Amino acid sequence: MTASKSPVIVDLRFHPDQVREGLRRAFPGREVINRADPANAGRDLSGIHYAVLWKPQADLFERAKDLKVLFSGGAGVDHVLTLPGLPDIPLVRFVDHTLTTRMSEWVVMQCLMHLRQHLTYVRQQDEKVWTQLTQPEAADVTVGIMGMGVLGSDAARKLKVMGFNVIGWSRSGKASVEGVDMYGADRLDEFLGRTDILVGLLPLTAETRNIFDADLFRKLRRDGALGGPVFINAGRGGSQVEADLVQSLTDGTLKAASLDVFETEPLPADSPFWSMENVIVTPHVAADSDVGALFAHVERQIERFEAGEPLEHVVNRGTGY
Ligand code: NDP
Ligand code: OXD
Repeated sequence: MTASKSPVIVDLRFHPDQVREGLRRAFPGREVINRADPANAGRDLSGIHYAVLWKPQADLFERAKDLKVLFSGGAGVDHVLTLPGLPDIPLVRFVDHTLTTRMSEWVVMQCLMHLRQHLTYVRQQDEKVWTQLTQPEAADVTVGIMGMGVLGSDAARKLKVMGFNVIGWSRSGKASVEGVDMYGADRLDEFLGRTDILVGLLPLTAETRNIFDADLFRKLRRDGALGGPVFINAGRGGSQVEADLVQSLTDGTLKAASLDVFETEPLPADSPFWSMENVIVTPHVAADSDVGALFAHVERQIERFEAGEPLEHVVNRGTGY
């Protein structure tokens, strides 16, 4: 460690083996304090300027009093913004093509599974039934994406390549994806009325908490080619009202759903979602952070910061994303 290079605190409560492995190559010339390592339990954290965190140990901010920049281990920052004692310093979120690509793969896969009636064919296979269903085309289906930021915009582009009609909704109503009609916050009902497959890629904020409720599901297009609207959520579980979702999936307001995120994670064993025939559950894996890519992104941002250049992907504390 040289005097001019502040160490980095790594306080990531995920993939401990990948973190250890990633740290063998990361942050050359800089000391790293991995808080998952018991040898670092009593370490003095004063004088350290940087921390990379995801659900960190409760005493991080009490002990690391000289932090200058925080780096979220994921793209979402709701878990950081609610931490007790969070210092008023820049918070950088994780933006990287590895994460973006993974999310688009998951979204496109889910849209295709619903388009191609995969849940029905899996059930037919279980029952050894050979029945060929009428097959709509992607061009007959409109996917509406709520949250047209880094992830929503990339998913929109890739869904277009697959032939879907794609529309987007965001706070500003601005995004630059060719061929995608955009709707601002005040045009939600119009957007929902065109949507056959609703994709949630919103951050969790005070405004987006509980936004996906029965009232919203009732406004989705009902006479589309899929025979009923489908809901796909990979944003945050806090945006969906799960009692309404179960009811809507039971009474036919929604035909089906794909859920990667939940109000409570891990999803409790008694959640009805586990056994609903029209629901696909994945365990918050739509776009896992690649640990090597995360550390490379943090290194780049620290270099910029130390060179006096502006940090990228800084969270706006006012809007919460
Ligand atoms: P961005 O910040 O790039 O985009 C957020 C989008 O949401 C923007 O289009 C923004 O609108 C819109 N938005 C925010 N608040 C509102 C609101 N109140 N009303 C309408 N639109 C709103 O985020 P990312 O695309 O990078 O990530 C989105 C979320 O995906 C993350 O916050 C995280 O929760 C989730 N995520 C989930 C993962 C998983 O594995 N399941 C992995 C990674 C992320 P505008 O464009 O006008 O600012
Ligand atoms: C993220 C996530 O925010 O994994 O990156 O959910």
